[in-house]
Amino acid sequence: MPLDTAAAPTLDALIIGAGFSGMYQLHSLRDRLGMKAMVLEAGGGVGGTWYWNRYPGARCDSESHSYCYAFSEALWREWEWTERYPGHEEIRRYMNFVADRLDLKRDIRFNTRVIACRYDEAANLWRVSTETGEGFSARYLITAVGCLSTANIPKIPGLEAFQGEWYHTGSWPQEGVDFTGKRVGQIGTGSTGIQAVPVIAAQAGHLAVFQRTANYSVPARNKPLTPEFKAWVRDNWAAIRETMHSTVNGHPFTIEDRSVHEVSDEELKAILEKAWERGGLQFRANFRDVLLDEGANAKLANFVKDKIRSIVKDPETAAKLAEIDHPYAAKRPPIDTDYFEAFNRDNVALVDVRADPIERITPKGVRLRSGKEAELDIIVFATGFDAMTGPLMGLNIIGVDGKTLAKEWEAGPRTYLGLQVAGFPNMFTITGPGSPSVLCNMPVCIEQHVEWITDCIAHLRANGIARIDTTGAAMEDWGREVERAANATLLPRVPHSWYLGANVPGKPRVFMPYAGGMARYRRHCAEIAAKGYPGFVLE
Ligand code: N01
Repeated sequence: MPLDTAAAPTLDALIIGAGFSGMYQLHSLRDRLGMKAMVLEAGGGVGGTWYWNRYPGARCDSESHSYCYAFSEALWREWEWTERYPGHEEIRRYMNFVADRLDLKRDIRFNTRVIACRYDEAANLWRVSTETGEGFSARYLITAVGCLSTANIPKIPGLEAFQGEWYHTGSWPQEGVDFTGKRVGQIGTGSTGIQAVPVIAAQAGHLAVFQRTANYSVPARNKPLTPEFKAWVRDNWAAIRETMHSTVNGHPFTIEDRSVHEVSDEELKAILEKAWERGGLQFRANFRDVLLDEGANAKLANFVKDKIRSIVKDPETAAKLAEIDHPYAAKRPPIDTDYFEAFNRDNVALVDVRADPIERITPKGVRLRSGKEAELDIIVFATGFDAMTGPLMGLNIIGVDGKTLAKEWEAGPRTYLGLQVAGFPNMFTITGPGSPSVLCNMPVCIEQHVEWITDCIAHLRANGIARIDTTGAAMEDWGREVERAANATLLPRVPHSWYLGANVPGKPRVFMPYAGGMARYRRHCAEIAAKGYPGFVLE
């Protein structure tokens, strides 16, 4: 692994990843600050998560008019979404439109996977090496690697000898997969699995869905956008943006300021029926205490469980699907198009692997502890990601005095504001652990991070400051705030949540995202900058 990159050209900034974060960061540093910046991207095109996630049914759960850049009214007005939720192809088209419009591709190196980053203290430069053996040097290193980009493929014995095909949803073949007439097994019923089931079921000969933890889901109610709605979006950039900036999770809707306990059972039913018909993530926004109060949450949870039992015709399957062991929305709440309905098809079977766990993969399929075996042609792993820390660990980052990020985060990630780690000067982590990130509509929190980092670098340059670092004490303080914010909600009460790292064996159990709300976080970061960056060391 060539780490001696002293001879490589020196850039002002190196950005890793060409998704929403990396593209906007490149534009901001290059076109706003006039810096020499470059993006290194492992994929063959722009899009980040959307470059890789092409599985059947892959579609964003944020509404299209909020799942895009909002920093430029011109860009906003020029692009027109076609559906309420954008599908993966449409998002890639959008990302390419932005990249072309802002002339970004000339400074993005595609098919270039970063395998090591080392801070060279003497030169005050980051030395970065790629899989292809290239080396780059830059003053600032900005990770834009996403939170959900390192696949979690469970180590089930026997996979290597499986004679069929297998795929992880997060690195789906570009040419697609033909399920026609095939016996398919899908492991996982998170947001991804719930999107994929109905689409695979419509094509496959037979689909076995291996469910370990039953999950809630609310109908997405996807539909084509009307010309009136499109015109409204085009003409209301400022107002929509303002709503996204002022709400807890960066969505274009506000959370009703009322408690579940304030309404009668009849009123509650009427409100929830209406919300169910409207569909989408807004379902949880009807009350302020859904994620704060167990009793309030249980009422919503029971409503969804009743819906599942009313949709699924086979009582045994319905019971297994509705046997949900955690509060509603305490794991990321999926939304779906005909997920529960898919279990009414003759070619779909639910396999309860909580009751009868997967023991091994055999050459012919999946064998359960009871000895039952499902013969399969294709296995789909919808088993999620080594979230938040996984993508950063994959960069093999080494800071001052040879300290590695892996060692620093052995007991769980520690950051200041999710933006910096002590001992890794001039390195910024967009949507890093400790920031709202995955609890927020991603483009909104990405824009805030990119703009904060850009302003910070502008400040350093204007004041002749060569290095910015943070301190252990600042990280401790922020870590306590992240913990406090999480503990004020029901979120950390789910033992098997990826928010806690619980889906990856051996990963430390630390609640990683900041649950204090995007608007509050935005104000806090702005205040830190306005006060001259307390908690950071500028020298
Ligand atoms: O992954 P997950 P995902 N044996 O970790 C199961 C975002 N997203 O890809 O719950 C059997 O949520 C696991 O079971 P359990 C969104 O933030 C966004 O679905 O651990 N099962 C679970 O059912 C989301 O939260 C969109 O018991 C095993 C599933 O696999 C995040 O991505 C769309 C297993 C994993 O669920 C991740 O979602 C889709 C095993 N050994 C996703 N190992 C958009 O809106 C794991 N499982 C853009």
